[in-house]
Amino acid sequence: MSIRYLNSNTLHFTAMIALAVIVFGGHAQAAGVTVSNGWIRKLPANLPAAGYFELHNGGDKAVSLTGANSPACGMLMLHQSKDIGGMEHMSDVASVDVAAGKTVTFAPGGYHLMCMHPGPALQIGAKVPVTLNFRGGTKVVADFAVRNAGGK
Ligand SMILES: [Cu+2]
Repeated sequence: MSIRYLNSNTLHFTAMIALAVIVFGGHAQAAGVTVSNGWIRKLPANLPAAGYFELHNGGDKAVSLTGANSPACGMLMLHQSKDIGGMEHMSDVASVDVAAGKTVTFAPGGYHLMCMHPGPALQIGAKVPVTLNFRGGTKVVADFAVRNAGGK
């Protein structure tokens, strides 16, 4: 489990990474990894907000997503929802592997990002940058659209 607290160093670091990676229209790419259709479901009362996206590995080696962070979320974690006896439970995930040429979909009922402490930037209709961290040090920054509880 990896926990990152937002501080001024993290913000500065995130800003530098954002400059270093090309981000276009919510579709970001680095080292053969493509992030698309990223969005975050904002709930009322600043409840933890789940983030969804598709992660495609266009490279010829497996990659492993080990964490994420965003200036819009005090803490952003990797979670997985599972149906246990008809109840949805979520648990922390240390990493998510994507084989070469494969796509892993982060979607309701399965893998998702969890924005534990939504910050003021998480406004419906806004786009917020999310940095995905991969084993080996690769980082990919993608814009995630903030949508309402109905996914609109
Ligand atoms: Cu969760």
